[in-house]
Amino acid sequence: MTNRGDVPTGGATDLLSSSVLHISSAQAVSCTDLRVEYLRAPIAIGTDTPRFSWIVDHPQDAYEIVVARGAEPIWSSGPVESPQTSLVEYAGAALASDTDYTWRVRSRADAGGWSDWASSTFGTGLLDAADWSAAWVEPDQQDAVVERWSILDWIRGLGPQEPLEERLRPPQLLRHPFALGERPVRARLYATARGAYAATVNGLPADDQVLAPGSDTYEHRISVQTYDVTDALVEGENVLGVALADGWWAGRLGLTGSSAQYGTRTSAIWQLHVEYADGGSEVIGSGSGVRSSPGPWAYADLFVGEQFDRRAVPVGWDRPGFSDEGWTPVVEVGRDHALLKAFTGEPIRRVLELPAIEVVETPEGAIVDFGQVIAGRVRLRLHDTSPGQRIVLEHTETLAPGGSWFDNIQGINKEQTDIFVAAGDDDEWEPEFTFHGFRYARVTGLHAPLNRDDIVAVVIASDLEQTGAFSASDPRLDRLHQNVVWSQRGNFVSIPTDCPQREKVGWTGDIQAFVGAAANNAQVVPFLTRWLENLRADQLPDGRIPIFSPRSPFDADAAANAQGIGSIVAAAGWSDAIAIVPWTLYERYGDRRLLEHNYDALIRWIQYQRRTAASELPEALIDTALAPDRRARQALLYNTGAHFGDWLTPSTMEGKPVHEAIGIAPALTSEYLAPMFQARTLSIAARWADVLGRTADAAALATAAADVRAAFAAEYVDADGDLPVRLQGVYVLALAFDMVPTALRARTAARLVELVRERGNRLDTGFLSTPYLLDVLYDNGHPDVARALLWQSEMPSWLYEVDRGATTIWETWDAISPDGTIRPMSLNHYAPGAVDDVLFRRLAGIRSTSPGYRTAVIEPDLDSGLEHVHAHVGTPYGPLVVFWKRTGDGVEITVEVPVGVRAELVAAGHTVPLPSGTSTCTFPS
Ligand code: RAM
Repeated sequence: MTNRGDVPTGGATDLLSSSVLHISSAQAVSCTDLRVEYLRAPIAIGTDTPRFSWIVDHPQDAYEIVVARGAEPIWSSGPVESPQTSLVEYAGAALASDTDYTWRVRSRADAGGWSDWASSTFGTGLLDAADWSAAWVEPDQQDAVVERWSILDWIRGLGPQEPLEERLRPPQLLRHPFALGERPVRARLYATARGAYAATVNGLPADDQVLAPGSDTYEHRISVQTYDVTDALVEGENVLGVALADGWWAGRLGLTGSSAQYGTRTSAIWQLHVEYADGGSEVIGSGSGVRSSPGPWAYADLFVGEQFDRRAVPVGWDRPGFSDEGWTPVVEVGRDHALLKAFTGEPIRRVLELPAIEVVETPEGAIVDFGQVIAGRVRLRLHDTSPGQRIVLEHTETLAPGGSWFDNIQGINKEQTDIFVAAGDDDEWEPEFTFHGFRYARVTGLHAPLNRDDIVAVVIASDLEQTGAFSASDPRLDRLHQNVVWSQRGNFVSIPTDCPQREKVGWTGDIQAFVGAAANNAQVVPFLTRWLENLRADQLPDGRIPIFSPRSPFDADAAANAQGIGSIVAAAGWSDAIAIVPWTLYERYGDRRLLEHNYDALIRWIQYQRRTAASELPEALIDTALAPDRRARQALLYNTGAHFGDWLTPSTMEGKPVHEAIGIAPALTSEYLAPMFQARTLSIAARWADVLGRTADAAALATAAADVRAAFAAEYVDADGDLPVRLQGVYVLALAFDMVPTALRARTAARLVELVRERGNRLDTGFLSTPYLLDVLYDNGHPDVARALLWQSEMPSWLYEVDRGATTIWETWDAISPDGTIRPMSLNHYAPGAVDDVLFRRLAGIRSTSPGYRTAVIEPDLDSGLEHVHAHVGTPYGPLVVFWKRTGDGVEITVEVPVGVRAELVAAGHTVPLPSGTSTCTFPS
């Protein structure tokens, strides 16, 4: 074995050369990549205690930060003896709203002097409701049609009663003219809507985001966007334009596709804050001076799609000089500012464009293949249109053999269809207020065959920074990883959703399964922090964490009036997102604030579980004479109520229609999985309390966790280590969450192996257990079985999907069966893609062993059957890169460790401490 230290040498390191850190004491030390709240130079953070991060190229022993407003320093940390480079909290005088700041940082190398100062900027949003004075304004409109369906309606296939045109309504244009005495030197537009909106200033888009304000639990909070519009304003007359559609507020959403879930009327609010060269300032807010008119859309709905008529565009409506005399004055509908929250994080943008890879002309229209399942829409270039020509775009994730179109989308409102009505001449069009889950588009209504260059798929997503990558010698694994990345992208759209083509809902169970994988691929903290704020706002007064967030008043009603699965409000595994999501983020990013902010919600969820455990018995035990010790044990276990259990467990779905099959795994597994997640959450909470210095809580939570485990083992684990249900998932979670007494673990694990073998080395795990399946096998002495499952290519398995040409992760393994049958399941559901985390942690072997990768272990599975693996993750200190490959006579492992991470390599029976920089180790085989 050789350890070649910092010197990048030939071969393996060539691949790394672009990101190699060169360290030498002669070189001046520096700070780079300055961030505030994870973002580079954000213009409007939503907190008055921002945190600062930077990257160093030298081991730091002290830092110094100065924050200034203009030329005036408002906070200086002074030299602080600390290696901390990430999330250093501002501790100066209160920051003002709507203000730009500069900040600079320097860092002292422990072996030398100070770096140069590095500087950056940040701005604050409107931090306080009192910063608002504008009125909410409502354009003239018909009320949105309220169409509400239950899950039963959905199962029975009940749908809308009226034709589309009568059910949907047009977005409105709002026009706000105002005059400015001079050109401002700084201007910020703060805007939001109860609906989805697009803002323009003097005809120019306020910025490049789409579908603002995004999805929020609008009953409790509404995100406010901030736009730097300084350059768009002029002296004299200016016009602010807002196009306002139903969006998440009044449009169709969720499994049932019910409409108007938050309200039946859209409204918007904005304030333009301008500053002049002489220091004067002005605030121009929405109010009675605004006029509205229906726009060029017949309708626009997130689910259904939109219909746009080019002829109906009031040309110049959002620029000065347009006559809005026929337009209707808006109605002011109050000045309620309490729910307005500065949006922090990455907005939804058009993140990529995909060309058509194939266009096939058929009698039914031109069918376009973009080669990739995405969330987004199509942009179409048109030549020589005739006035009134209708071009119809239908979207689907898969082509059914019989040519039917929406086969994999179950539910109501599954049109996914956009219609463009032309005005004549050449044109170009992309919908504004909708997005679809699709790979294929069918275009009808063209006068000539579709030219492949005239159509692109526009991918929309919350524009997160991609921080990780994985590739390996087997292209199928690469594809699997890419499929996960695509499913993450397609479902990280304002909130973490389950699927873009059917529900667009922030299911808690899905993201708790996926958060680890998500954190490898992208910088997810601002995005998930915002979602957690929604989740906390949606927590019920009794402590229940809902199964999805945002949760609308309609959702609450629907659950209250349903039975069975439709009545579930909180559920084992799903509600535990309040523990698992912040904790996983803490492990990966070391962000303690996430723990502080979510602690109370976590404890309230735990208390709810405890109360329920104490007051309810599983049905089979009610009215039975229970010995006092059993009664006492049962009183500790959260094992009653309706849950989703190990949702969509393959063997429970086989050969049955979906709506019948989905109830089976919940019925079989909930009683056991619920107390397992209860114990898991308690253990997380105990460690969490410890981090926060709440020692008494930590001890009590650890005791509660142990008590639940002991009660569980006594009630449900027999003397052979067996559990009441012979399903892989139950065994997986029992092992993963330490529910089995140590002495029996090996037997339980052996039984799990038996269950896997019985299924021919194919997995039979549902949403809750799949993320743990391979880890449990690795950790309990069965890496060979883990590998067999990973390399399996028969259904159900990850590579089955890959072999079938999947470009995203499917909701169920049999969404398309070997004979080509398409089930009504989503083809873009990240939850089963949680395995991606295993690719990083086991195959590349990168693991954070203390919060935020302060320490890390690199322990690749060199016996995985691969020839090479190349991966990196983003750490708070920079990328951590691993490249290993088999050589003729052994294996060569190159690791690039950013300064600030203490890493060790564990391979071939050796443990090697790794210095910062690039090291290559070789081991004989
Ligand atoms: C489905 C969703 C989601 C899952 C729930 C229980 O409808 O798509 O993935 O969490 O049900």
